[in-house]
Amino acid sequence: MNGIIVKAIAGFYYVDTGDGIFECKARGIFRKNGQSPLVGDRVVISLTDGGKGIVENISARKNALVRPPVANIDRLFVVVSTVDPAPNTYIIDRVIANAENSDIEPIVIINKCDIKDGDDIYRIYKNAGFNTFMVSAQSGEGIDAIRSLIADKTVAFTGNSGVGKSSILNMLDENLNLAVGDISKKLGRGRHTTRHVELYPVCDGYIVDTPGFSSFDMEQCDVMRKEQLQYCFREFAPYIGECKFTSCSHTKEKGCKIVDAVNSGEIAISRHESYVQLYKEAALIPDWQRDKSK
Ligand SMILES: Nc1nc2c(ncn2[C@@H]2O[C@H](COP(=O)(O)OP(=O)(O)OP(=O)(O)O)[C@@H](O)[C@H]2O)c(=O)[nH]1
Ligand SMILES: [Mg+2]
Ligand SMILES: [Zn+2]
Repeated sequence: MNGIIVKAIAGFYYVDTGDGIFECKARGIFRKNGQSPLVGDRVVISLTDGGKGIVENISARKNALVRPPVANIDRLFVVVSTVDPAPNTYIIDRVIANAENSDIEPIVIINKCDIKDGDDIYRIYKNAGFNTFMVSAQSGEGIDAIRSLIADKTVAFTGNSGVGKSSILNMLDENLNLAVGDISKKLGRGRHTTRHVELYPVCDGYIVDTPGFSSFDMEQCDVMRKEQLQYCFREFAPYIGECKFTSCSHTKEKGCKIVDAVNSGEIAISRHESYVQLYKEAALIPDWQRDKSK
């Protein structure tokens, strides 16, 4: 039977086959090969007596996140709020670049639009070519528009603590009943570190509630080469290869078409600033070290 691992606890894998959820153990061979099943894995299971199962085969992964440990994410909802906390474009752009590099479609959700309008931040991400939404988890405005983006997909939610991820998820499906605000804070870090990762069936797809940015990471995060970074800023695409120097870093060179586009307002200043910052950080990691960690 084919299925998807929706939960993993203490060596047991819970596999949704469409006909129910089966508690499974993994074949010993996986451990021998240093392979470990992840939540989100597409698997083949065989059933044993008593309605339990064994994971027989794991399909090749599209991608894998390190924190939270989950595979085959299709979309990443990058949630920001207009206030409390205010958006930090560098952190947003870093998360987006890593998502692009992992073949995950980033979607920008601007929350708390009932308190303050999100026009400025909306413009930046809409113009850069992202699906961008303004919502309020308080009034419910805009929430319906994001439902269809979850159907048939596995979607991770990420964003700074307090932006309203759990509030949005509760709006999408009241059965989730996730802790919000102060209650969530009181449960504290311990909850994030000890709790298991789970895919929840929501809006005909799966969602995974992801802890805040600080603990959110992707496998490729530290292994991206500086030369790779330009491809993770999608609005750069029309200019790549057009610069005066073929080895252009697009940070400050004369004759750089990307710098020109920033100066003429085609590319947002904040997006380019994030690129320059990430480029400097990537340049600090020597290639031999990067290759070792692959
Ligand atoms: N006014 C207003 N308040 C909101 C909105 N969305 C969330 N809040 C409030 O913002 C606070 C944080 O919301 P949460 O949903 O807990 O935020 P979170 O992103 O899940 O935070 P962590 O779980 O700590 O990562 C709560 O007090 C919510 O009531 C909104 O659209 N408008
Ligand atoms: Mg939360
Ligand atoms: Zn250039």
